[in-house]
Amino acid sequence: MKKQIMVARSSMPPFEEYVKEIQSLWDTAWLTNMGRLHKEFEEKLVSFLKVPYISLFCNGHLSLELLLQALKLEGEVITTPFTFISTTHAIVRNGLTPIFCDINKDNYTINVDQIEKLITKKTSAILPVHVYGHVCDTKAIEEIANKYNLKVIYDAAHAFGVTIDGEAVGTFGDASIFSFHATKVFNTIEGGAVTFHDENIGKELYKLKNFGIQSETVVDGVGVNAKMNEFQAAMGICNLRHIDGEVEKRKKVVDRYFENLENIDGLCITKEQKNVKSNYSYFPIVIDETKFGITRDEIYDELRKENIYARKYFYPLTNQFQCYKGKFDKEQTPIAKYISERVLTLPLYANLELDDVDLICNFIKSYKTA
Ligand code: T4K
Repeated sequence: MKKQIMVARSSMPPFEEYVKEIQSLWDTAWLTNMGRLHKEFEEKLVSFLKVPYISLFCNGHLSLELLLQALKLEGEVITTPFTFISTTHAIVRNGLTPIFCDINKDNYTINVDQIEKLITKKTSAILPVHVYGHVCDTKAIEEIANKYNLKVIYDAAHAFGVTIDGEAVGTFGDASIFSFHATKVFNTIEGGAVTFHDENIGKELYKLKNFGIQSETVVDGVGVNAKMNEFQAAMGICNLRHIDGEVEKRKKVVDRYFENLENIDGLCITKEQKNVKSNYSYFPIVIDETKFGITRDEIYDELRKENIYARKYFYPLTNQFQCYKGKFDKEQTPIAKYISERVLTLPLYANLELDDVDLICNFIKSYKTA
C-alpha cells in the first residue's frame, strides 16, 4: 500500500519534553480553570505575538463566538464567504446577520473596494479573514471602520506569528482571534485565543468563557465553558519553544512547491505578500480548467487514488452549505465563487519530505492536458 500523505500533520514536541511539562500537574491536581500553566502560556504568547493582551480559549471557534458577544454587536457584520464555516457560524450564532463581501483574486482576502457599498444603518462591524495567513489590507479597513464607526474583528485563525512591515497581525483592529487546532502551524491540541487592546474586552471574555461568573454569588453574563485546560497550555508552552524551527521547515516545503509549480499555464499559485513574514500555513493552488485541461475536482480525485489527500479549503463558500442554503446568493461574490470552485490546498507540514513534494507536483503536472 502506498503511504498516505495528508493535507496537514500536527507538530508535536518531543514526548519527554511534554511529560516534563505536565509532571507538576500530578502534584497540584489543578487541571483547568486558569491554572499556573495557563497563566505562564498567556505571558509567553503576549511576548511572542507582540500583542498588548491575550485571552486563551479551548478552541478558536469559541474565541470568535465569545468575542462577538463581548463586543455586544448588533445588526449586520460584513465578512467573506471564502473561509472555514466557523467564521460564518460565529456571526449567525450571535444573532447577527452576515453580509458577504467579495475577495481579491490574488490573495483571497476581503476586497476593500467593495466594503463601503455594503454598509447600512444596521452595520456594526467588519470581520475580515487573514485566509491562509495572507494579511488583509488592514490600513484601508481601518479607514473605513473609522469613517463609519464600526468595530473590526480579524479572523486570524491561520495567521499565527505573521507580521507585516514588522507589525504583528494580532494588533490590527479591535481584536483578532487565533486557532491553535491540531492542524494549524502552532497547536495546543485544540485551542484558540483572542488578542486585543482594551482591557475591558479581556474582563468580559474572562467572564464569558467561564459561564458569565463574576464571583461565587454573581453571574452577570450568559456565558459558556470555553476555558483552555492545563494540558493544552502545556502543549502550547512546549510547541512555542519549537515554532521558529517548524516555520523554517514549512518554508522549505513551500519553496519546493514554488520551484515545481511556478509558471505553469492554468495553475495559479499565490506570490508571497510584500513585507509579510509568513508562517507558511497553507499552500493553495487554483486550477483554471480551460488552460490546464482538467478540473480541480478531477485532480483532487486522481490524487486520492495515489493516497495524496489534498483538500478543497474552502469549498463550498460558507453561505452555500445546507444550513444556509437559499439565504445567500453566491453570484454576489463572483471572485469568491470562482476561487472556491477551483482551489486545492496541497499537503503542507513541517516534516513533509521534499521528495514527496516533488512526487505530488509531478502527479499534478502529469494531469495537464491542455
Ligand atoms: N476560522 C478559520 C478561518 C478556520 O480555518 C478555523 C479552523 C476556525 C476559525 C476555527 O478554529 P478551531 O475552532 O478549529 O480552533 C480543520 C480544522 O479542524 C479546523 O481547525 C480548521 N480551521 C479547518 C480549516 O481545518 P477539518 O475537518 O478539515 O480537519 P481534518 O480532521 O480533516 O484534518 C485534516 C488533516 O490534518 C488530517 O487529514 C490529518 C491532519 N490531522 C488532523 C487531526 C485532527 C493531524 O495531523 N492531527 C489531528 O489531530 O478541519
